[in-house]
Amino acid sequence: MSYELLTVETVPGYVAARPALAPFGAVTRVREVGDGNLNLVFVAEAEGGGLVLKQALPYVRVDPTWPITPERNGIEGRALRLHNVVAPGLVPELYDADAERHVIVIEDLSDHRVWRGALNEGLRHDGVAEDLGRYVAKVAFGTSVFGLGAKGHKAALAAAANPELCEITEDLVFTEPYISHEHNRILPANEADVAAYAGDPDVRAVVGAAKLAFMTHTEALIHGDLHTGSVLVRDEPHSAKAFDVEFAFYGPVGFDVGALWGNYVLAAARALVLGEDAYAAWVLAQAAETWQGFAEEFAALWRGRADPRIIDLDRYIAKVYADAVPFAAAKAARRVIGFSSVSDIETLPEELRVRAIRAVLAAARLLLTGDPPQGEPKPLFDRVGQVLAEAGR
Ligand code: SR1
Ligand code: MG
Repeated sequence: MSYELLTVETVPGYVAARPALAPFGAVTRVREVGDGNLNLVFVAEAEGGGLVLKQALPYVRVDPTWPITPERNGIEGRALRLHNVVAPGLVPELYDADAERHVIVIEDLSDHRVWRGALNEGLRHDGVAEDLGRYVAKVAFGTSVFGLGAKGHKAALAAAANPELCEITEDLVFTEPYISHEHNRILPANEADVAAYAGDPDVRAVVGAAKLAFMTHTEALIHGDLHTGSVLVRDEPHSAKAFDVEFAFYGPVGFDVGALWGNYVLAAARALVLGEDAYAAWVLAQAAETWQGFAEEFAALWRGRADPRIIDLDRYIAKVYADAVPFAAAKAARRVIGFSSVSDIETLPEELRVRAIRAVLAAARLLLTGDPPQGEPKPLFDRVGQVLAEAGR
């Protein structure tokens, strides 16, 4: 390895040697908190406040034989800096970026918690889903041709390539769940469900088109991995922050909306098989909240767009919506078939897990191939709720 990995013991010296971190003074306590797939994460308490250090591992944490470029850390730093400009308050602040050791240092948000865990516990953080829609809109506008103009957009696009992490998504979200692959882990009782879903030619055709859109629609510097585990929430005072932007790239805005929707489907499936019907309904209602936050914020920003000629707001919003529906399906389905499952499903007893997975795949199939109500998420996600309940019985 060509760079030194941080440890709890070396973090204080590392912080002391970074000029950008001088205002924080000496580090008094360090905890390692990373439990994701890709990075080391430390929380450091310093005299001047808290810090979070995120260092890229050059391989996947659970599979060290799978190399991944540590350069993603610099890509994340640059994306986070830009997201702070266009969506301040909705992402962690960036304090430092070290291209040699592949470390970024960001705001300590230890008074927040990861939204997925809160959803698993049946907690309602009202307003978070709408905040995330506003975050997606601010990024969609501020980093796109609408906010930057044609030349600014092309320059920003050229500076933000993230091919290796895009390839992970192309493989893990859009390909591996639809083929026989060693990454797929399927319970025997779900084999028929997966075969019916992944073998359906209509499902495969729509997922294939979604993959192509993911690979070619260079609209904005999207988050790229906006699942509920990439969101921090706090009740009092209310706060929601999207974090972990290492998958950021110039892609379709509907991918971020769809990622949130797909993860609401997973959380709702969990709630339904646990018999928490009212909570499942609340979770699915967050899809409309996110959409409203997105559409209202984007429309408000639209008035200040760089080139006011020709392009129609309603058509663009409709395109984002139409993209988001199949992306939601693909993002939900990958979590119950392929690599990188989620605690919403994994922490259920096996009998309930089987039912939740069956329900998620039925909902994904509806989103991909059904004739769901168009244009507004409420009737669509009401229908998703019915399908989840029927299939998960
Ligand atoms: C090898 S990385 C696996 C997954 O973790 C991230 O959260 C992304 O969703 C990625 O697909
Ligand atoms: Mg992540």
